Amino acid sequence: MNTPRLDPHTLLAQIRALGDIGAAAEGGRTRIALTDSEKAGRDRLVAWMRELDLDIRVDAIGNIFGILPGETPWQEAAPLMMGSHIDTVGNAGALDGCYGVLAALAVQRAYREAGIVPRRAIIAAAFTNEEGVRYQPDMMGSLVYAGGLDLDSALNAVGTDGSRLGDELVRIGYAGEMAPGAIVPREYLELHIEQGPVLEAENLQIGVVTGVQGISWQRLSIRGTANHAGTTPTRLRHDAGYAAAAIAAFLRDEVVAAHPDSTLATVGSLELHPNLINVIARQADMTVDMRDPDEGRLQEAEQRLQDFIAAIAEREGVEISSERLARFEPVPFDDALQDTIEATAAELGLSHRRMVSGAGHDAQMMARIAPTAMIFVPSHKGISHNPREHTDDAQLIQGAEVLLTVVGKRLAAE
Ligand code: HGY
Ligand code: MN
Ligand code: MN
Repeated sequence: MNTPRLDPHTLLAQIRALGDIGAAAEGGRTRIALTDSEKAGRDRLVAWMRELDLDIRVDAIGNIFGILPGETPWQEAAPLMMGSHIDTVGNAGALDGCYGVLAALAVQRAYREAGIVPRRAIIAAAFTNEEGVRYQPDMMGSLVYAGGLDLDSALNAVGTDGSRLGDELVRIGYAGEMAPGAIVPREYLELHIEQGPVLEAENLQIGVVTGVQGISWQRLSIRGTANHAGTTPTRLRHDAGYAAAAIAAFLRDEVVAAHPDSTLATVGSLELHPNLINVIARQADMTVDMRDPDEGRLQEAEQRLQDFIAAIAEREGVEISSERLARFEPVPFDDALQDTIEATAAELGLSHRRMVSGAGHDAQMMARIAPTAMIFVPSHKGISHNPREHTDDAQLIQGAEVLLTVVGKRLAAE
């Protein structure tokens, strides 16, 4: 009897080819959601889906689905869905998201090339705007798909560049017809690089992901008073730059220090105005990304930050406003799917462990509408969101083999 077999060469070649789209001469690639370079990535993915003769659907938030039909149509038997994203942060690696989407195509290709029609349809998905760096929140396409954000709010999202998401979706030609959420899978599986140091540090090959930690994103606007750096006594200053720096230091020295093994805080974006060497900053715009696997600790971190903001605003005589950009509680993944992934890794002779995901993923949104789980492969030195993101080819193939085997087990099960 024919058996679906992975074609590792095509998978690796497609990862490289997609990684060349939006590539910069000095290394890395940038395919920020709904930009021309991301459109080019989308077009390439759709072309690869056509080569597999998949039924291609695009929904109203631009999520792309490639459907490999099953013996029973997906309208009658809930399909199996795998996926991730192909948008990137700025100057990104080639694997984040793309690996999971292209591995999903590799699974479908294995069935096609074996001439096997699966009992149920197998769907590969690429969700819109997972990174959330231009339009917030992140995981936006899967959040809309799972019913966590209404479509109009998403389409009306204004980007950091002032653009409207819905206009950009039309401009790049990916404002689709399908209603988000129209296809509810029986299960959703996402293969992804770990993006952290754990698997490599413990010399393990596979991560069985138990869930995703909580995420809190906010943008702070600090309004002070511009003044002369040389003539203004400190006691008379209303220095937005100092207030921003004090907040960043408080996050690390107080909030993270209270739970150093779990709470994370990042000031990834900070803009001062007028941003001149001899002018006290009148304005500071900054973002705060806080994470913790425990919802109670994440709320504690948010409260401590809010209290400090009030105190520093009073002390420095500045006004500080906060805008919530994203807030997701920790999400647990499906136990039975985790067991299947774990058993599969063991059968394939791959060392493995259960672990929480530090990064956000589309899977945390799909878990709202279907049993969901993730498979991790190691990231070299734990580096990601960086052109130096790397996973060995052998490790990428091992992860795809686990995915293919788990899919086979799920399709064989009633
Ligand atoms: O922010 C995250 O964790 C994901 O990369 N969007
Ligand atoms: Mn990702
Ligand atoms: Mn990412």
